[in-house]
Amino acid sequence: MKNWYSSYHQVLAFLSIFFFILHLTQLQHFQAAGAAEYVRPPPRRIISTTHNRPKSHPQQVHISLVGSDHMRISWITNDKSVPSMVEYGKVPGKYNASATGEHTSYRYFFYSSGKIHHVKIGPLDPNTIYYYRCGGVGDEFTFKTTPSKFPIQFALAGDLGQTEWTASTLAHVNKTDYDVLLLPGDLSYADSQQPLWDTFGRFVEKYASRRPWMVTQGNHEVEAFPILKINAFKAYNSRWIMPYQESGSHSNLYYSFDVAGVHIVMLGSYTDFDGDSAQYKWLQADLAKVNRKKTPWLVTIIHVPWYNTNIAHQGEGESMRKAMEDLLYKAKLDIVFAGHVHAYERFTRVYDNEANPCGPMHLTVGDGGNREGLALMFKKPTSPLSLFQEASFGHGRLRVLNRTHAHWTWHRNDDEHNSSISDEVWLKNLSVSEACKEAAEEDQEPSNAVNDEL
Ligand SMILES: *[C@@H]1O[C@H](CO)[C@@H](O)[C@H](O)[C@@H]1NC(C)=O
Ligand SMILES: *[C@@H]1O[C@H](CO)[C@@H](O)[C@H](O)[C@H]1NC(C)=O
Ligand SMILES: *[C@@H]1O[C@H](CO)[C@@H](O)[C@H](O)[C@H]1NC(C)=O
Ligand SMILES: *[C@@H]1O[C@H](CO)[C@@H](O)[C@H](O)[C@H]1NC(C)=O
Ligand SMILES: *[C@@H]1O[C@H](CO)[C@@H](O)[C@H](O)[C@H]1NC(C)=O
Ligand SMILES: [Fe+2]
Repeated sequence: MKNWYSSYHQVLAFLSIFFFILHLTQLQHFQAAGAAEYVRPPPRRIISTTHNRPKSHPQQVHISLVGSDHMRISWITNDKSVPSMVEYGKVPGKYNASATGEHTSYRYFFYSSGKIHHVKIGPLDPNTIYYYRCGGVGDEFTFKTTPSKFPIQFALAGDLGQTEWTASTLAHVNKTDYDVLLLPGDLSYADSQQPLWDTFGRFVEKYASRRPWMVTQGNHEVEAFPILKINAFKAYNSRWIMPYQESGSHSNLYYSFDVAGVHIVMLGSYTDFDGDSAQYKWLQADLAKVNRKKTPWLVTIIHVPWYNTNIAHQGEGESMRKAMEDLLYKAKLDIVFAGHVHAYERFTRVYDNEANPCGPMHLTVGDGGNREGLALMFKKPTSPLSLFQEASFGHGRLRVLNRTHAHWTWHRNDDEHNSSISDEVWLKNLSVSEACKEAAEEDQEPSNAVNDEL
């Protein structure tokens, strides 16, 4: 038994090194463009979060929104006999409700996951603190449900990873209250080394078990074995189930949800998006259902930015922009958030590569703190479309105050203790703008339209 175990671990170690080298060969090494004008902080070490609880106890607990008044509780146990059951209530230690859900597990070459539980609980009251326990054993967790009306506050951080910088980002996010975390892709940076998905799940648990984390996938989630293309999104789709079925999507890689007057569309940069793709058809149907009276704000989240003046990842989002920008512009989209580029950038309202007061504002927040470091170089001269660029780690906050006003701030990580606001802007609901009422339909030149940026 001992011998078997040690050779098993040797094989694992070998595979880890193999996958790591494989990953290095696939990386687009924008760090090479490192003749920086500013002294930016280098990447910091990976934190490896271990499991110190008994085998039957929950680990990697995270929660996500399902419909208007349910929450999905996801967690993993090494002990396969633990039931997929969650007890919950409004009083600590007193659970007067419970729900049973489903479970899954997966294999990735020689790796075998624990039992992955997904349990939908509810109906829940809005803006309310709940206490819960997973599988009938172990620690009590707590979360707050989202408000049903404005105001609502979103935290945004992309390209997270699990380094000391990620810890700093998440600590800053947690310092001020917020309702939902939106993650525009690139979660664990496991890059096929499956145990890193487990360490990531433990790393984020103290935050992701308290507030819903709504995520979309990035290139680091693909994990397809080259050439054979097998195993794509296996870990991501098993561990991070999002409410795709509830939004009429057939794929966990794109979905939408409503929260307190905001309709959020999560798109997949790494699945088909052309005019005849399932994703495009789903998006078309989803946008047709949006009721701007109920959800005056329309926000889209993608991984690869469609507008980007960083040297890193130039042009990578172009084919998706060409395929989908028109559809979203016509739907009067307010904001597009993206990740992928490890820096912060804010654009003016734009459509088809031109400033357009009736187009969405584009923001890149791929600066959560992963091990690859920052994308330091922006193109010179600066494009007039790009109003702010900064290559630092940090996070963003979108406070939607009411039907007409939202406030965006971007927070740079000064260090593990402090962060400071480096950029901010007010936004007004697009559909309030008289000048844009007809613009989308007739594609006319929007003359003297309101300038939403103060
Ligand atoms: C955004 O714009 C107009 C103004 O009300 C509404 O008709 C839309 O539903 C939406 N929200 C607003 C303005 O409240
Ligand atoms: C549980 O108790 C809360 C009050 O603490 C109450 O609002 C809720 O309806 C109860 N739920 C059930 C299922 O009894
Ligand atoms: C996050 O913030 C809450 C509320 O202030 C606090 O109770 C909790 O301990 C914080 N979590 C961490 C890991 O710092
Ligand atoms: C919406 O919020 C903004 C900013 O706080 C405020 O100026 C405006 O009056 C509010 N509008 C309504 C209808 O409450
Ligand atoms: C962080 O901010 C606090 C309060 O603003 C300040 O007292 C402290 O010196 C700062 N810490 C660092 C390391 O800059
Ligand atoms: Fe990425």
